[in-house]
Amino acid sequence: MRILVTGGAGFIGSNFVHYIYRERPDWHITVIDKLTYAGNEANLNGLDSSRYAFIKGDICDQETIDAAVSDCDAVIHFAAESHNDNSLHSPWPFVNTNIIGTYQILEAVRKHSKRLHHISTDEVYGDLELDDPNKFTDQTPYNPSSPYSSTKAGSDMLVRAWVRSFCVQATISNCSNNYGPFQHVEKFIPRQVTEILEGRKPKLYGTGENVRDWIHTEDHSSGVLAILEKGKIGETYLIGANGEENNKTVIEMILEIMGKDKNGYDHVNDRPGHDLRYAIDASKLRDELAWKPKYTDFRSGLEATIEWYKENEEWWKPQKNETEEKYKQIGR
Ligand code: NAD
Ligand code: TDX
Repeated sequence: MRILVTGGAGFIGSNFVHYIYRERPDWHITVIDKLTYAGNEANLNGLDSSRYAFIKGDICDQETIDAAVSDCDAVIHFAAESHNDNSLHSPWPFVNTNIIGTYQILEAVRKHSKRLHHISTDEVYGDLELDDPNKFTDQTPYNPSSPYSSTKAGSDMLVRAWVRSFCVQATISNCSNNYGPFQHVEKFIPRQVTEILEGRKPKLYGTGENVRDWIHTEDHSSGVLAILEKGKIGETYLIGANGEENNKTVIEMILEIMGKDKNGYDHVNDRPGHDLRYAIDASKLRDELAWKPKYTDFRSGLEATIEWYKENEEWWKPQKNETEEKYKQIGR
């Protein structure tokens, strides 16, 4: 099996590559990544060139994508602009990469008759009330809020249309908020941990009552592998591990684990259009494909992640100042 992983130098993509490298020793992995500010080739250090190759390239570039796709058996499509705050200030890269890039991949897998798995997010479903007993399922209507989530919704719609109109052999997964090693410091958990390591206070948007459904990125990887190997073409699977926590609780937990006063954080301006709550019902993936998450205790997964950032300062330091400069400009 030869797989092409788009966006494999980013957070979830690189964790997926390491996971597959361990779990499927007879597979060959090619990563294609543009190495935007969010991509880092060093995330893929330690892989042997007999089983792994790297292409620096843009998924929006038709010729590059066509050649890379023609050379593999299956594409796992992670590449995206992924940060909501950036999408509110600079939406064009999101429209370009998330929609045009997905279009180019669909055209290439159609031309070369290759299997595609498209990685998406629970944010396409909009948000839930705090007391809503119903979680997101693959039947929940799309209702995205931000330029980021609307371009992901658009990319999902393209995949569905290419399956129906052109019989492209594709599946889709919509996962909840990931945490773990190699996550860019712009994102919630790494930002707070590295603020504390830098001697500053964590930053909570608004009241902090917003709920995210946390999943360790390795459990996302195992869900994607299950879908790739056992999923039904044309189906959408939601991936989540029952990890709902509100942001205030997570910040307090981080402070406590790092030996600080749990009230030692700053309130900053809220994100415009801030989604209130995400929650995933992953029973289809659990029941039909026998998937189950390994990291069921959020606190211990968080402790291990904090430890990773403590031990890998040389990895996150180069991103830190520029990221905080961006936040300063938008008042968050
Ligand atoms: P990330 O921002 O850490 O990584 C994205 C990667 O894509 C980077 O390596 C970047 O260089 C690459 N990339 C961006 N534009 C590209 C282009 N035009 N051509 C080639 N490569 C390009 O993102 P992430 O958090 O790892 O997210 C990966 C995927 O998972 C995305 O599709 C995202 O929507 C989805 N997702 C993320 C989460 C989450 O919690 N982070 C949850 C559910 C789904
Ligand atoms: O400093 C912060 N303070 C804060 O309170 C930051 C960066 C975020 N937040 C809040 C906003 C959200 O409610 O924390 C929550 C999580 O924020 P992000 O890490 O930016 O994630 P979110 O907007 O929920 O989107 C994430 O999950 C779904 C990923 O970034 C997306 O790529 C994925 O699709």
